[in-house]
Amino acid sequence: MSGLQLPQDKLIEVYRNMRMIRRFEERVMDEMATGDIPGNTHLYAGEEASAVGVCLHLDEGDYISSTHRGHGHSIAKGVDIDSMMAELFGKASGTCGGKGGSQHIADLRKGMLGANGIVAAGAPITCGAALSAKLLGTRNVAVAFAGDGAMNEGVMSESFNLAKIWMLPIVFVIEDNGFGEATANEHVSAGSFTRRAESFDIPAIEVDGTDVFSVYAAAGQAVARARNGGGPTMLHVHVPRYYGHYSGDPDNYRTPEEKAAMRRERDCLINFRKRVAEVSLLEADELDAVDRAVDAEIDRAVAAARAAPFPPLSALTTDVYVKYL
Ligand SMILES: Cc1ncc(C[n+]2csc(CCOP(=O)(O)OP(=O)(O)O)c2C)c(N)n1
Repeated sequence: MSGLQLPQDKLIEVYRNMRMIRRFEERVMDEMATGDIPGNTHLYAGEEASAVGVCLHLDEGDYISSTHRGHGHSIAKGVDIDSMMAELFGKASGTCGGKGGSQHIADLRKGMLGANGIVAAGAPITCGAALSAKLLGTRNVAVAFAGDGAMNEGVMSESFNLAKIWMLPIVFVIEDNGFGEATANEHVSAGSFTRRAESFDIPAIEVDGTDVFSVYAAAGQAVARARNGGGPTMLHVHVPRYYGHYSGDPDNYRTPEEKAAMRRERDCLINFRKRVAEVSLLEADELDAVDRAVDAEIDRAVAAARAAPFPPLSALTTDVYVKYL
């Protein structure tokens, strides 16, 4: 252990993954402005420590489901950034052959069951994945990421109920960025999220999602409980959302001062650098080198995505039905 509740050999990996997500999102915002990425995207910048701190406990055989804000979860679960970037540009080399776009990135080989444009829809899908792991005795775990807005969908309660009654190997990670689109959570959510989970006898932990060490520690308990047959856990993770709800959102319901303070005071990358410097675990030079390597990888991914062909017209009617055999 490094003294920060994270194994020393994982520190660089954690920082690299968080930086990769941040730069991916910043670059997507820039590329959206060129008009070459069709549709819109919901950016995860600010929330990186949640996906990374949780997914560090997962193996390739474990599952995650994501939301409409899915790039960070995909990267943290090991989905290739070249194919993600190509997917955003609608190219044939994308994770879904360029037919899905931002809100449908999925990679079953990596256990990434899919981003999902339907709020809260990942939770019951994840219960299904967890049930299959339990019935097959694989000891795999399934993680459902969802937002605070999703907590007010009925299907979240149905999923909590099934998860507990079937003692599923599942972790619900509620990423509370304080908003559902432009509506502040305090206007729409009654009571407490942790108490809602506890009313199903599901243990719940509240976590500061700008501190990857806290997320890692809480997720460690939750994943171990699931893997060892102890059933579900819910994590209520408090995160900032740096951009508007989606890439075209003017985000004028938050003041410039509020947004500047959020970026200054609630940045998981700045926090990480401060914490490792305090205990002299990593040199700033090492982290700067990671930043440069990540920038180069993102440059390459964008160049490759731009150069790749669109799917041919003949692909228009394929992938409509699943072939099970
Ligand atoms: C079932 C359903 N209802 C409404 C919407 C429209 N919608 C898209 S994102 C969103 C807000 C979701 O908020 P939250 O779950 O907190 O996630 P965040 O965007 O904050 O990450 C809404 C209402 C939808 N896509 N699906």
